[in-house]
This record gives sequence, structure tokens and C-alpha cells, in this order.
Amino acid sequence: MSVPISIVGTVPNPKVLQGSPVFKTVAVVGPPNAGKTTLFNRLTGLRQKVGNFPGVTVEHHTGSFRLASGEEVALIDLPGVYSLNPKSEDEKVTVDVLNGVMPGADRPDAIILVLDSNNLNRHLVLAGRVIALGMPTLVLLNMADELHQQGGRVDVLPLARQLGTPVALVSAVTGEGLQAVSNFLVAPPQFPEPLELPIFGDPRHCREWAVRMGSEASYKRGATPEWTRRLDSIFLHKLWGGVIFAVVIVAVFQTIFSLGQPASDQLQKILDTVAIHLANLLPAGLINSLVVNGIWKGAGSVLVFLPQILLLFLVIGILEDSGYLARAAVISDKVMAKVGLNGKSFIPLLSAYGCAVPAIMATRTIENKRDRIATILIAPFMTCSARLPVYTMVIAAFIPNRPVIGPVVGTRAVAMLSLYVLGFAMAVVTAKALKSSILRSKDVAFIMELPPYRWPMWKSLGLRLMDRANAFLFRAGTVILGVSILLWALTYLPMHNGQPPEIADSAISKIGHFIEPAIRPLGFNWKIGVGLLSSFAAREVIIATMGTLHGVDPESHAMALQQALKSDLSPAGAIALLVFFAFAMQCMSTMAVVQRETNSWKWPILQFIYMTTVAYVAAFVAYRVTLLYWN
Ligand SMILES: Nc1nc2c(ncn2[C@@H]2O[C@H](COP(=O)(O)OP(=O)(O)OP(=O)(O)O)[C@@H](O)[C@H]2O)c(=O)[nH]1
Ligand SMILES: [Mg+2]
Repeated sequence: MSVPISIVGTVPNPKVLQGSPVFKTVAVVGPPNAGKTTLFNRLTGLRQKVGNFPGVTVEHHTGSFRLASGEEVALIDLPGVYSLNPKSEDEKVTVDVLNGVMPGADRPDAIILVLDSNNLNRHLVLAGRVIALGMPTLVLLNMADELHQQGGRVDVLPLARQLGTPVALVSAVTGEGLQAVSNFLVAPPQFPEPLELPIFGDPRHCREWAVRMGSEASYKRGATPEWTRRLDSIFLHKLWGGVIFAVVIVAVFQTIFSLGQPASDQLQKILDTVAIHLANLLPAGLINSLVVNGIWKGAGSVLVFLPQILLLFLVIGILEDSGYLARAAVISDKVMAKVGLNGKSFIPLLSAYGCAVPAIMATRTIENKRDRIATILIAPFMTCSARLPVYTMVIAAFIPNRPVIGPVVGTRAVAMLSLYVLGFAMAVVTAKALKSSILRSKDVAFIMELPPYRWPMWKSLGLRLMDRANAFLFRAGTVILGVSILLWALTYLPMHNGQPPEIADSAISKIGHFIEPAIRPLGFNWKIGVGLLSSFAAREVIIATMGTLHGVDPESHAMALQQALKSDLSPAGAIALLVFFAFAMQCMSTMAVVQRETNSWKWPILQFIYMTTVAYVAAFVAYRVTLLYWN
């Protein structure tokens, strides 16, 4: 059979064809971790999340790819699939988009199928299925750079002939071969029939077909890099694997403290200096107080935690991009099995250390419905980055820093780590209870494709951190600022003869005193009560609230926030506050995403009641017990 000229045209080094696009909407499909999002980002200039483990993308995203002619084609990045029979929610998204039944996404009129050229024998099975859909398809064999480096090879022409589609060997990272995409979009070849497609009902036949396609194309897979093998023999070792995992986690916290804290302190100094200048510049009175106490001491107090939060996301980013995360999921499988879950739940739970919202989205990769609900319900117990500022502030105020293990690990890092462990332990207990009662289900085998180790790409990490910083600043500038100003206004009411009241007579104090009886058993006074109330909007708001309340109070106006905090809390109260924050569900966005992902209000409401009750009872116990030892 002769090869249509345009198929040849998509293979190495053709000139870029000009013209109008033939397709309007093109879906990017492929197995997990094949590099679909990397390609999508490169073509559209967007920054969707990329990571070196299967299951990073769980929603569809649309972007536009501009051709040389200036015209645009809509590309849809999709979650990875191994087949077109969806087993999990993320796979369902892909199949729904392909079938044109996904609300908000146009039905695609062509497909770009991205396969990992280092895994062709397995990935070609999907090619058979996708080509059988009968839509115009371009097959990209991605990661050409790794294939060459590891001594692999593949001839695209025989493969194109066999599959009846254009095929190109590309690298989404280096850009090699990507002109094939534009060429396909402006001048798709006339599609000859594929020579032979597999019989889909028979998995063995499908696999044999894929291997045969590979050998027709003289496919030779690259050797697994020596260092991936060596690293795995340590990281997946029965004993050492677990030990290394523990060391990695402790190192993460120590880094956040030993590098993040000094950076935060510096930022605090800068903000304080600016506040003093501002206070001197503005005439005394309402505006001065609004700017200094409402905005600067309020929302500004939260800003100083930016370095720590970025460090946390940097570390999580390195774990994700290097490929270690997938190993950690394997190591955790045994532990997860003890509570009735499996390694699949580990990745969403780990990402909940950053934020519960994407973590709850990431549970879409969990096939078993009950496991998925259980993971959603326990994810907010993981210590998210919004708790970090609260923990840091209270720990720094109450716990002196002394060395514990040599000079590297100090008391504060240990205190912080204990809080992380506490949240985790409660998640374990809750999971066990759920999985042995209302969410009981049969064990599901845990299968996860282990990616090769890769060096994290600093540019992509940097861009991700910038996005994080923007999100944090946006939060500080909207919710946190809004609540700070509202609280500040409440300290100014009711006015008498144009003068603000004493703080003790203000509206905010009335609210605080109203709820005080409920929180006094936990060792909290009315100010902390107001802080707690406001923290249900977002956890960090408690810091802004305390900043504002102390700012307007003449007694504590000049003090640093940590010092002022000591007038509100006894050490036992401080411990109770930390415990309360470890367990309470104080996040509107999490409740909203749980509602959306479970499609019911039942779960978020149950979760809220459960977590808040646990937080209250545990804080009470912590207060009473600490009082016995530390006063
Ligand atoms: N060396 C190399 N690495 C690549 C290439 N394309 C992607 N990667 C890496 O492969 C990993 C997976 O990339 P993603 O783009 O997240 O893969 P995906 O197909 O979107 O994965 P899911 O969303 O999980 O289905 C990342 O670590 C990328 O940096 C490539 O051409 N060469
Ligand atoms: Mg992706």
C-alpha cells in the first residue's frame, strides 16, 4: 500500500505548512503521564498542572492554539485513560468529552493521541481503540528525547501505514517534531483504512496486536535508566523505603522552619517599617486607623507567611516532579490497606497538605466509589497550607526553640511535626471507622505505573510557585482583607459623639463576649472567640483578626503580634487552639468542592459537624490535660 504524501509530511523535518485549520476543536487524549498536559501547555501557552505521576489532570481544560496563519484551534487537555471504558471519574471525563456529552466542552472533531514512546507496547493498545472511533487522529510518540537517550528506536512510517493515521515522534519538552501538529491541523491526510485493528473484547489479543504493531515499526524500547533502577532498589526497599520516607518528611518540616522562618521574620520587619511610616504619614484619625490597624496589621499579618507557604509548595512540587511521589504511594499501600483504603488514596491525601480543594478533585482517580468518599471525608484532616501560618504564629509565641536531635532538628519543628501527625492520626481513625461501617467495601488491588525518575524542571516549578503566590496574594487581598476591614469597622462601632468606643465597649467585643461562654472551657477569651468565628471564612483570617484587635487596643498596639497573643492565651489555651485548628473544618471552599464532587449536601454537612465536634472535644481535653502540667 502506498503512503499518502501528507503522512510522510508529518514525519521528520517537513516544512511547516500554512493555511486555515480544518478542525475547530481537537481533543488531546492518551494514557496517564504520557505528557499530554506538557504538550497542551506548550501549544496554548497555558500553565495547567504537570507532574511526574499518573493522574495529574482530572478535569478537562480548553485552550487555543494559534497557527502560523493567526487562526486558532481549540485544544482540550484531558485526564489520562488506558481504555475507553471508564472505571474512574477522571476517565469518565475523557470519554464524555470524546462523546460530546460533557457540559461546557465542544464535541471534538479530531484527536491528538499522545503516547509515551518508552512504553509503546502497552500504550498502542489505546491507539487501537482511539483509531477505531473513526475520527481524524494524529498519533504523537512523545518523549523522543528519552527514547534516544536510552538507546531506543521506532520507525514512524511503517507504524503510520499500519495504523492508517499520521504518526510523529516528538518531544513535548524540547519541542522536537511538533510541527507535525500544525501540519495535521491545516492539511490532514486523506485517511486510508488501518490495515488491521485488534478485537476489542479480547485483552490478550489487543496486547498481542500492540506488540505486533511495535515490531512492524522496528520498535526497541529504551533501557530503564540505571539510576532509576538503583534509586528504586532503595526507595522501594521493604525496610529502607519506609525509613527514607520518614526522613524525607522530617526534612521537609525542618526546611520549612529553618529557611522559611527567617524569611518570614525579614518580611515582617519590612512590613512593620512600612506600617510605621504609613502611620506617621497619614493624619491621625479614622483613615489612619483603617490603614494601619484594619489593613496593615490585619491582612498584612498574613502576608508574612508567604515564604513558608511557597517553600511547602516547592517541596511538594519537587516530590511530584521527580517521580518520588509515585514510590511513596507504593510504600504507603500497606499502611493504607490497614485502614481499608489503598495506595490510590495516598496521592490525593498528600496533595491535601498543600490544599484540600485540589486534593478532593484528585480523588477522581480512585475507582472504588466508597474509597473515594472516604478519602474525600478525611482529606481536610491533612494539614493544609492555610493552617501553617496559624501553627507557626502560635508555636513561635509559646514554644522556645531548643535543639532536640542534634543542632538540626529543634523543638519548634517537632511541635509542628506533631500537629501534622495529629491531623494524620485523626484521618486514619476516621478512615478506619468509615471503612468498617457505612463505607465498607471489598479490597481493590492497587496498580500504579511507576514513572522514571526525572529532574524537576525549575522553570515549570518556578511558574507553579508564581501561580501559588498569586493565589495567596489574591486571597489576602479579597477574603482576608474584607474580613479585616469588617472587623476593624466593628471595633469602631458604636461611635459616641464622633469618637470610637473603648475596645471593651465596641460591637466586636459584644459579639466576642456573646460567644465567650461556649469557648471558655477551651481556655479562649472573647478575642480568640472572634478570631475563631472569622476563621470559618478561611483559616488564616484568625491571624488578621488578632492583628486588627491588638492594633486598635492601645495596650497592645505597639507589641508584635506574637507577644500580644500571650495576653490572650495561657500555654494550655495555646495548645487547645492548635488542636482545634488541627481538626476543625474551617473552609468554605472545601465544603463547596465536596458538595460538587459528591453531588450532595449530605457529605459536606456531615463532615462539617463531625470535624467541628471532634475539634471542640479534642481542644477541651488538650486544655485540661495541659493545665495539669504546664501553666
Ligand atoms: N523527558 C521528557 N519528559 C516529558 C516529556 N513530556 C512530558 N514529560 C514529563 O512527563 C511527566 C508527565 O507529564 P504530564 O504532561 O503531566 O503528563 P499527562 O499525560 O498530562 O499526565 P496525566 O495528566 O496524569 O494523565 C512530567 O514529568 C513531564 O515533565 C518529553 O517530551 N520528554
Ligand atoms: Mg495531564
